[in-house]
Formats: sequence, C-alpha cells, structure tokens
Amino acid sequence: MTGAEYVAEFLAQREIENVFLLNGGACVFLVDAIGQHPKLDFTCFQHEQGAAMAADAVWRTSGKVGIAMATSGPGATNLITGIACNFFDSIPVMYITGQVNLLESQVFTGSKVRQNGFQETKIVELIEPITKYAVLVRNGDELKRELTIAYNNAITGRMGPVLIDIPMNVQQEDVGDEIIYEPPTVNSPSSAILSELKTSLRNLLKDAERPLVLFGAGVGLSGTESIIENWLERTGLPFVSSWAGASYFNHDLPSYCGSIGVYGNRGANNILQNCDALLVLGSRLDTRQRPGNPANFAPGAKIHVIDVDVEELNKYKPQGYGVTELALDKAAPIIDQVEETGITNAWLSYIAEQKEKYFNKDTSLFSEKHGTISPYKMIMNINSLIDENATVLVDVGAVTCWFFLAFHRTKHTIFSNGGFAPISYGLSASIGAAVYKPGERIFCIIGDGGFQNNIQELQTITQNNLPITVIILNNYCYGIVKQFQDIYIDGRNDGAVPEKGYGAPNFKSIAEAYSQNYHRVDRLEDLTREMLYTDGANIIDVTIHRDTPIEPKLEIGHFVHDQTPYLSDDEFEAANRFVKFDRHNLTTNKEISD
Ligand SMILES: Cc1ncc(C[n+]2csc(CCOP(=O)(O)OP(=O)(O)O)c2C)c(N)n1
Repeated sequence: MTGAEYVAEFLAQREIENVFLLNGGACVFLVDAIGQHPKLDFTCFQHEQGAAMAADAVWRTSGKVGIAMATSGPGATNLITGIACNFFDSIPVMYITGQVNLLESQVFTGSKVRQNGFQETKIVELIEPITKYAVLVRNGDELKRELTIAYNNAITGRMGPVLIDIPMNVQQEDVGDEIIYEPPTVNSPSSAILSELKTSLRNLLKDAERPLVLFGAGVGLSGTESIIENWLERTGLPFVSSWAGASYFNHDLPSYCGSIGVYGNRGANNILQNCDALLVLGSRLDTRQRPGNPANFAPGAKIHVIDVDVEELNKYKPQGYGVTELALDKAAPIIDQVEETGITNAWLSYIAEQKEKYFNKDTSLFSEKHGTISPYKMIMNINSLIDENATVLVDVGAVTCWFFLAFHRTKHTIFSNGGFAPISYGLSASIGAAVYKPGERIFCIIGDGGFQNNIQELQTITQNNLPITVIILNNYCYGIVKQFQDIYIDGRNDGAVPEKGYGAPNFKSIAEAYSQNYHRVDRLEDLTREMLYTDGANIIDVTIHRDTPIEPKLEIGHFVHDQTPYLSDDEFEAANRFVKFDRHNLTTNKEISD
C-alpha cells in the first residue's frame, strides 16, 4: 500500500463516507487513492474554504468526523477560515494537506529560506493556534502513527480540528498493508471528583429559591442532551440556553425560557438576571452571553460551571464561580441525581409572566408599522411549513439574530457557526449537511451579503444535484453592520449599503447561471411549502426592508437585560422583581462588541 492508499483505507475504516476537496499537484496521489477506494466518495468544491466549512457540518449532522483535503500552499491556506470555525465551536474535523517532496523542502535543506519547493508553505505552523493537533509527517511510519494520534485528538476531550500534512514522497512510499488504529482510552474520573460535584450541586440548588440552568452547546457535543433534557423535564427546573445550545432540546419543554444574551430573548435575560442560583452546563459564557463587566452577569446568583476545559474555568477566578473540571458525559449521571430545590411559587409565576410576554413572539414592531415583511414572522412561517425534523442552517448577520429569536425547535437539526461566525458559512455548510443526509432537503437561511461571500459553491450544489433550498433574507445591505453604524457613528454606512460601496447582483440571474430554481417573495403569505420543497436546488429571495432592525438588542453600557427598544423605568423595575439594578448608574459595563 502506498501512503496515499493507507490514508484512504484508514478513513474508510473510521466509517468516513465522503471527503471534501479541491485538487492540486501536491495532493493528486491522495485524491486518486480516495477515488479508487470502493467505500469512499469525494465532493469537489470550488474553493477550499467551502470544503472546510462543509466539513464542519458533517459532525453536526451525522456524528462523524468531517474530512477536508487540499493541496500545498494556497490550497492549504484557503482552509484556514473553516479550520477556525471548527476550533472555536469544538467541532471535530480532520484536514489532510499535500506538501512538497521532502527533498525539495526547506525542512530538508535545513536553511531558513522563505520557501524552497514551489508552493511550499508551512501550514502546520500557520494553523497551530487554531488546531488541537497539527503535524508534518516525514515518512511512512510517521504517517501511520500520526493518523491515529490526529484522529483521536479530534474526537476526545474538548473536540476540535486536526491537520496532517503529507509530503508527496510519503504519499507514494510503500508503507505495508497493516492499518494501525487504537481507539482512544478515556480515563474515568475519580470518585472524589464525582462526590465533590454532587455536594456542590446539592449546595447550589437545595436552598435556591430562584434556580436556573443554562443549557450550552457542550451538552450536545458530549452526547448528553437526552439525559439533561429528561432531567430538566422531570425536575421542572427553569432553563435558558445559548444559541449554540438551542440546537439540542425540544423548545416545547414547559420550563424552557428562551435564549439569553446581547441579542437574546428579553424575558430569558430578565430571568437570568434575577435568579439566585445558576448552573452552567456546556457553555463558555462568551461575550455574547456575558457582555461587558462579568460582575453584571446574574449578579444575585451563586454560579457553578461544569466544563471539560480547565482554561475556560480559569477565566472565572476573578468572579469566584464554583467550578468543576469534568466532561459532561461523566457529570451527567451525577446531575441526574440532584433534584431538591427551594424553588418558590413567586419565581414560577414570574417565569410564566415573562414567557407569556416574550416567548415565541415577534417582539419588533418595525414591520407592522411599515407594512413590510417581518423577518421574525418569516422565520416562524418557514418553521411551520417545513418538516418537524428538517435540517436548517443559518448564516451570519442580522439573519442569525432573527433566526435564534424566532425559530422554535422541536426535532429539527439547527445550527450556525457560533464563535468564529464568518459570513457565508451557511451556504457551504449546507453542502456538508446535504452530502451526509442523502435524500433529505436542507434549508439555509442567509443574508444577501453572506450569500455572496462563497457564492461559487452554488456550482457544487448544482453539479452534485443536492436538494438545498437557500432562503435569502434580502435587505440589500450588511444589515447588522448598518444597524451598528446607525447607532454608534451617526448612520455613516460606509461599506455597508449600496450608496457606500456595498453591492449585490440580480439573484434571479445568479440562479439561472447556476441552473437553480428562483422564487421571489414580496409578501409574508407568498411563501409556500411547495416553494420550499420544489425539486432540485432552490433560491428563495425574500424582500426585507433595509432598515429592519434586530430587536431586542443590547447597546454598549447597559445590563444584558436592558435592551433596545428600552422599557420605561417603571417597566424595567417591574421586570426586576428580585434583584435591584440601577440602569442609570452603570459605570463598568462598557465593552460590548457587535
Ligand atoms: C468573512 C467575514 N467578513 C466580515 C464579517 C463581518 N460581518 C458580520 S455580519 C456582516 C454582514 C452580513 O450581511 P448579510 O449577509 O446581508 O446579513 P444581514 O446582517 O443583512 O442579515 C458582516 C460583513 C464576517 N462576519 N465574516
């Protein structure tokens, strides 16, 4: 077996079905080996970034490790944006890059020239801060050993991307026929940690009159969503979620209060800020959820965080949170045993009131006032027209905020790229979802700006006959950027609107050029199930007024639950029945990024 054939066989034995790639001289042998392998297929992308983003969707839709392959130099560097997507959201992906022959490389000559071989680029060094593991292999033995190490790294602990860089001579080397793979060994936690956790949780909850749980993506990443969802259902403990966490449970659960944060549900934010005990599961409390001064986050609460990554826990030292460093699959059985709380009727009726006001509601009056399509209502429409278990991806921009406030998940698969959030992720990732969910229609909700950032991947959809429906919420500008400029720099919309440098083509012509169906929607009621499910690839172009805001939204210098449009002082006070907040004298909460 050559090194390249070994890679193909290794992937097939890990039950990988499809490798996402863009070919080039330094990876030709690898691509050939994938093509020749009877159990492997490949999908050709038009840009390596598309392949990497599509690979991000593989684990999210199938639980398998996504694989993306590229040639040396520009092929490898084009992967970088996708690699960062995996790293910040802890998604396992394995990248395989071709590298120049060792004999032609700077590694061999030992001199510190910038480049020796044509297209030689040190991809391993370049991506070191955004991978869990990255390595250049120098011979067949290293290839065999490192493939296992890299693969196991991707899927264990806090998961993430890995990269293996394979010179052309190693791809051609005879490496023998024996495939070496040892599944990762996982150590059991000590009984001391488990019993300490149990005590901490009991102490946190048993006397809590206003308990709350925060459901983060880590619950789903650790595969513990069922156990945690059942526990929440059984105990009736009120809970909120991060956006990434919102993908993993049924939003019909009566004790679910909505997603929190800068663009979170106003009621969920109120509940968060008024609780007296907060258990954080699988969330890193990033600055979208805990903006500005951390002291202003749930200030009346005792907070306990469980996380597999000790570095995430270290950041809570100044706030003195209770912490447990433990994988959630080990923690879940302990959590499941903790039931006793001091929850009061006053807390339950407050929650019911907040939900009644804000949960599952279009809370923006803009569209009603202007007679335009409300993106919130449009997303609710899509939600009601598609199958209950449909897969829906959402891109980055105002569109993400509208989506996570309005979409009500029951059995759907929903996701976006949370931490890195590059525009255009949604379109490319839809391809990964479609390849790994054959025969199923995939929906992608995207803005007109994001749609253009990787528009070339429409060709990948067309040439592979993928049943993808792209719904463009078309406000003909970078809406979220425009809103930021309107608020903070007197509406100087440079680089965000057509008069100031932004542009979009006629999407009907784009659909024709890529042989896709095109539908235009100018009224809410024009969208139909037939349109969404038309055979083939569909582009649905929905007209949104360009001033349509994200509401509610947090502005700089406010508590997370004091969002625009602002409540009156009396309303604000009434919404904060349990903890006192002086919204006019908030000196430290200054750092909010958009
Ligand atoms: C690759 C990349 N470049 C720039 C940005 C900054 N950015 C965030 S949202 C956005 C505009 C998105 O516009 P659009 O897709 O039309 O969505 P809208 O906000 O209008 O809903 C931009 C440029 C980004 N997130 N990613």
